[in-house]
Amino acid sequence: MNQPLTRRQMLRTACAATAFVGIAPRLTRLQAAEPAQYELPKLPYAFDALEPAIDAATMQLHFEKHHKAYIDNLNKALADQPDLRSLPIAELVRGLVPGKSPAALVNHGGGHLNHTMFWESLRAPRADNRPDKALSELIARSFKTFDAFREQFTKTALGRFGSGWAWLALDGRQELIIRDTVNQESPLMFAQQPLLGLDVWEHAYYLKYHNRRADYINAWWSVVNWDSVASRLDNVSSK
Ligand code: MN3
Repeated sequence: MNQPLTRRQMLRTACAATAFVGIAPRLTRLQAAEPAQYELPKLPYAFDALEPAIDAATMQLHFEKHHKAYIDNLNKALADQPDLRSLPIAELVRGLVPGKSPAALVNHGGGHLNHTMFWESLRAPRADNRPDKALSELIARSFKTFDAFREQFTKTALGRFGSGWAWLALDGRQELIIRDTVNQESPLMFAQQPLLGLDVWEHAYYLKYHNRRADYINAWWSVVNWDSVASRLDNVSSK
């Protein structure tokens, strides 16, 4: 149990150093680098930024209630494990095995990571929203054309029975794949790298689209932030 003490000491040292040089933002970064608790990330846009594809009321509820609940429950599940609580969320999730790891970690750790990625993967709607040339060509290499990829991904998202996600991911051979996961499982739990995820839980669309998942998916394509997908791919490739 000396981990919290160590962290407190480190923070105290950081505080002293910061007070001395008087740079407050530096302290914020030091704290963010090793959080004692998982925290709700900052949403990179306003709740209404994705209208009309995703409505503000759904965004606010999804972010402030659903995502927050995964984080609160994850922190609760890790109450006695500060060493795990200080891991970057992707590292925590990468180490989980569905069916073997504690269900609370798979559900809430996966929930936190999946939603964090989801918000980052969205932007204001664009007509004919497509990736840039390089990413389009890469996608076309695996799925023939971008439109064929879109069709297959949509089919996977529609076919996910009950709650879960549809994904574009890299498999162990660094090939692009489309797959779904149940509940809050992440491709990372299967040694695959998630690049783009679509939340098809009813809480993601029911307020506006009711039972029309197909309409939600169709609208979601207009708000995919392809730049975030490209940079995620760059990060994987450069490792
Ligand atoms: Mn959700």
